[in-house]
Amino acid sequence: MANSKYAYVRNFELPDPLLPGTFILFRLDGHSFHRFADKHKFTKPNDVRALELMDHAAKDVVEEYPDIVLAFGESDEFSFLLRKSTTLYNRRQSKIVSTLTSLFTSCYVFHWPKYFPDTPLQYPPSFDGRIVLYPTEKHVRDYFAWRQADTHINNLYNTTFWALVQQGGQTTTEAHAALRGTLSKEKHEILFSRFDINYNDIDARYRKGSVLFREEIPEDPQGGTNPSSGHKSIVIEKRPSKTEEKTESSVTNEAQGEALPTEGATQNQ
Ligand code: DGT
Ligand code: MG
Ligand code: MG
Ligand code: MG
Ligand code: MG
Repeated sequence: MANSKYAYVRNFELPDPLLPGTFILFRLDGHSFHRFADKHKFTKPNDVRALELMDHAAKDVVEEYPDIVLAFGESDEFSFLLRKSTTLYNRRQSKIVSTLTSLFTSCYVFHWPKYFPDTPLQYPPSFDGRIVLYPTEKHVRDYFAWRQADTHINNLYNTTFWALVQQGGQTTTEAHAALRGTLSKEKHEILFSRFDINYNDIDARYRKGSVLFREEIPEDPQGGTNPSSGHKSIVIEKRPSKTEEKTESSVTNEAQGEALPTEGATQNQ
């Protein structure tokens, strides 16, 4: 064979199988979206167009991969849970990460004009991707609780910060200083007493993120032809009931508790 003397290089490609019998959690995150958001004039603190575009790209990924059972999105990130027993791409890590990240990214670009009809893309966005394996359902639940607590912490901070700047006339430096070391309830109080904003009335999408899950469409009781009958569909819930309630405790712990971390919080400034 003409190529045989070169074929040995193939042996340098090492297998990268993911441990069987574990939950595969795949998360992607926009690369330098601080800059991307600025360049494309995302509204602060939240740009509903950008969030809906993320949801749309995630929905496409969920539709393409039936082994994804749940997805959660906030800001420039999305997490996807694959069933424990999945044999997708023989559980090859780099194949899964690269293919899903690539599909999400191309869907994001593909649907961009639908959400930003008056804002042409200034440059091609990219996303990083990673996989974490979790052995038990408790880990999976705590993972999603952790992401949702992050959504809440960041959104409360950003909402208060931008109220101080946009409505309170403060500079960003002043707003930073005003919020340094404040507790969650103090931010609620600033929003309510100074800006007449009841934080709990803010769109749940901003406070709690988006959840995508599959819902069984029941058989048509009339026996008529229901094209969706027997198929799974994907529902995007802005305000999911079950997952939200399960994760609520960690969110409220934070709301009652210590000073919110301002470092490490993703601030849309
Ligand atoms: P990275 O992920 O390390 O490459 O860097 P970034 O800049 O993507 O940082 P990250 O992922 O921690 O934070 C997300 C950034 O995305 C954040 O700085 C602000 C921006 N962003 C996300 N959603 C919105 C939005 O709805 N409105 C605005 N104005 N900015 C947003
Ligand atoms: Mg990012
Ligand atoms: Mg970052
Ligand atoms: Mg992020
Ligand atoms: Mg090929």
